[in-house]
Amino acid sequence: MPVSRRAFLAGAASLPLAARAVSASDPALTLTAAPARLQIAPPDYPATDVWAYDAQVPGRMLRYRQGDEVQLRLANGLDQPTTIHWHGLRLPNAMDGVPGMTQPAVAPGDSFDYRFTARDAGTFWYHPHANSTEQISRGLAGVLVVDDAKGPDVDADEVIVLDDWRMTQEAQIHASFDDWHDLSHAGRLGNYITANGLPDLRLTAAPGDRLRLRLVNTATARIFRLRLSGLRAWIAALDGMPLAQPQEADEVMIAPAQRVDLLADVTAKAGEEAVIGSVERDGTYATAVIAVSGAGGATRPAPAPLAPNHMSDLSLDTARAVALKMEGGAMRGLPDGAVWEGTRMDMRELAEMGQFWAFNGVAGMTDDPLVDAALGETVRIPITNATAFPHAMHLHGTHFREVLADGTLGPWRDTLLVMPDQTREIAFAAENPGDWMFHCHMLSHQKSGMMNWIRVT
Ligand SMILES: [Cu+2]
Repeated sequence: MPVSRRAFLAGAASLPLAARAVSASDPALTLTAAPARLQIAPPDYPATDVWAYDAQVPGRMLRYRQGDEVQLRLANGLDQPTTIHWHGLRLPNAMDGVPGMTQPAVAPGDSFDYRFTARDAGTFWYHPHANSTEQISRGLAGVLVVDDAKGPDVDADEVIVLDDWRMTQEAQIHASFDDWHDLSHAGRLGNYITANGLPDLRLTAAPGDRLRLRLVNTATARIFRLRLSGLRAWIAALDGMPLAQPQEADEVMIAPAQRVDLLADVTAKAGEEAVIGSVERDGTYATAVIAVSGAGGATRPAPAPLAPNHMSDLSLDTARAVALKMEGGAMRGLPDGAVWEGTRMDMRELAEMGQFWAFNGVAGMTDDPLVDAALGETVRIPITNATAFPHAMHLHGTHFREVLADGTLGPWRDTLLVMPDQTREIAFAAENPGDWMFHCHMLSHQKSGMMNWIRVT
């Protein structure tokens, strides 16, 4: 496989070894969201002014054991309100971090205490849910891993956070957060890709090692297509939830906000490299390189499934179905008479309000939820993408399963990529009371119309 080292604007330079993520089970930790200046670009470029959790990009790595009580104080050192959403965690509604819905936004200088039980083991992440396009694009995102008591037998467990930055020639974050082209097309795509905040993440392994690779996409718009070389890999979990049977894969698609846990055996020999490459229009670029050295281990049998989290059965036969139709964006446009904040508008008026997309004919939030579900009910939502762009739909508060064409159920997920002209149906058990966001995680799309909510009472 031809793999090029990523060049940043001009030539790339060699980089130091990646810093090991700090593990923290501190019972009462403060996470401070504040400006910081970090070397994100290669060393021959200036440091970048970012917004970061505890002056780290990605933010401080949080690691708990399943069943742990998580207690975290968010301190806001930004000059604008923020919150933390704990993406993919099943937690009480008041801890979900959606300003104006589950909590007031945290004002500059203020703090908010989050407390919940780490119920599910898996790979999760955290990020602001206020002014999200700007705050996440500037660097506010971190990973939260919950370990189960008996993890898989692996030689290493690595978190690989993929991100996509829109940088200026001076390696500063481009202040284009409301660009109409981004809002109405594929979102705010960047020009510089990092893994764990580095242009060229370097790891080491021995031949035959079995690695758990926790891939996390924190980009606000980019869908990564990853090609693996020097590895025999199985997808073991999606969005934190183990698959019933690991699936062998040499390519992995990961949409914004999604996670993919791989169990990967190093097949590269000593002196060679295993590579996680990002497939792009003009070639495949290395995002993470694993230098292989030392004595080889024996070939192993395919991995066993990870220990499942406890999920409720879905009662599809008695489920209520509520359809969601996505419309709008460039090339297709919004239907006539789309509504924004209770008022019918034409497309030009909506565009002037920065609204380019609609769910069921409404741009932005509605007074009434898309679904008002009774506790214990199973809900089905067929999602039809009538736009010309892919959308990564994220449901807060619970995972869902896709209802496949043959009536069987797909894996548990919290974010589903729906391609243009596809209809894909999800089903979930309404078992977590509260008001929960259901929105596109291409954050430019969320901001310009693609959000709704679900009530469980
Ligand atoms: Cu979208």
